[in-house]
Amino acid sequence: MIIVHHLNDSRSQRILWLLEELGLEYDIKRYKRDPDTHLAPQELFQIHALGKSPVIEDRQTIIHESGAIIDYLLRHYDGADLQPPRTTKEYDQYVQWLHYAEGSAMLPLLLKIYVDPLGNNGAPLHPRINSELDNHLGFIENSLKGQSYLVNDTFSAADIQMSFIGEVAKSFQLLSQRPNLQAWLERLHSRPAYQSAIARGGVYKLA
Ligand SMILES: N[C@@H](CCC(=O)N[C@@H](CS)C(=O)NCC(=O)O)C(=O)O
Repeated sequence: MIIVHHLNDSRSQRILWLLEELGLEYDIKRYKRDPDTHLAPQELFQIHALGKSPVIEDRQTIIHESGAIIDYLLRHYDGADLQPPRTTKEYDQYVQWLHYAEGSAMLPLLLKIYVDPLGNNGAPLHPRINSELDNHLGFIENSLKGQSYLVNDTFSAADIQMSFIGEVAKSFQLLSQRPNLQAWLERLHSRPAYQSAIARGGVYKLA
């Protein structure tokens, strides 16, 4: 049985969602963020040295890092419907989105998460953070122009991986001038598997 080490209000929500899309059985081991620091509890370090979520356990293997977990689940559990065929140019685009989410798009959002609480002390960093947010969110917004999903106008695991970017951006009210991103996120959130994952995962402030 697949076990998901799930931290509340975190990237592991998208792994629950993927498992629901795949119709797989899984168990959830829950971890609660510290209410003051928002950090994961120490128990998560016993599962993996980084102490981060998501982590999954399956067939005596521990896998961390959302993109790698998505790739693992699709390779091992008939994920053909959630990714383009491997030799197509659509697959190349799919892989780019899968890596882009954590490799590039999250960075300005994370900087905002850490620098905003500094108030005026963080002011020297604000122009660069804001211009990079415009750069990345503008890129995603333009990519969604005239299409419902990121790759070939077809729902894929790339949308699942990228959803967290949209959700964090929304939590900072960064989507009001970005109608394509907003509509895409609403489309994703209306999927039955997304709703089932919310029901299983518990309260998710970013939904
Ligand atoms: N790039 C990693 C990021 C993992 C990560 O930073 N997860 C956050 C939750 S969204 C976490 O565990 N934070 C708790 C902490 O740092 O203590 C992934 O996509 O899996």
